[in-house]
Amino acid sequence: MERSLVLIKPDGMQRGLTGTIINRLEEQGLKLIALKMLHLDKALARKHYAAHRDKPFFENLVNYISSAPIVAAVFEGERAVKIIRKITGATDPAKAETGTIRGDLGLNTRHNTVHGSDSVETAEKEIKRFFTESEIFDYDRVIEN
Ligand code: IDP
Ligand code: MG
Repeated sequence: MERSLVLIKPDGMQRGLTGTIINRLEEQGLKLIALKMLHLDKALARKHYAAHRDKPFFENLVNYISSAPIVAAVFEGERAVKIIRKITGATDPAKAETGTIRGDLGLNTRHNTVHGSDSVETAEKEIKRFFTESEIFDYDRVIEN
């Protein structure tokens, strides 16, 4: 079973889209196993986006993601990483397909509403960065739908 880190970025939180985004992932059958609200500091923002540190948009990205509270979640499911990337859509909302979160709700390439881990390895690192063991819930769904 795979796990993936999802972030509802400041533009998503501030437009009241938290419930909608979580709902889209839940509707897909993904299991919510961790959830919290936090305000990223710049150091954690830099770590989260370290792969982009040489890109021209890096500083603006760090400032944006740490500008206001966000929601962090962990979802679990078969092939969760790929499925979440698919539901999230392309980085640029103008290129993301209709029906994806970014295609329907994203504003522009920076303010694209949501983050989803890009591989199983990245997901493991990202989840550890945002959640302690005790904040992640291992439970069975007793009511199947
Ligand atoms: P991803 O979120 O789809 O994996 P990445 O290329 O890993 O996209 O970029 C990380 C984040 O950096 C994006 O989600 C977006 O917020 C921001 N970003 C990516 N490319 C640009 C850009 O060209 N201009 C401004 N921000 C960007
Ligand atoms: Mg990425």
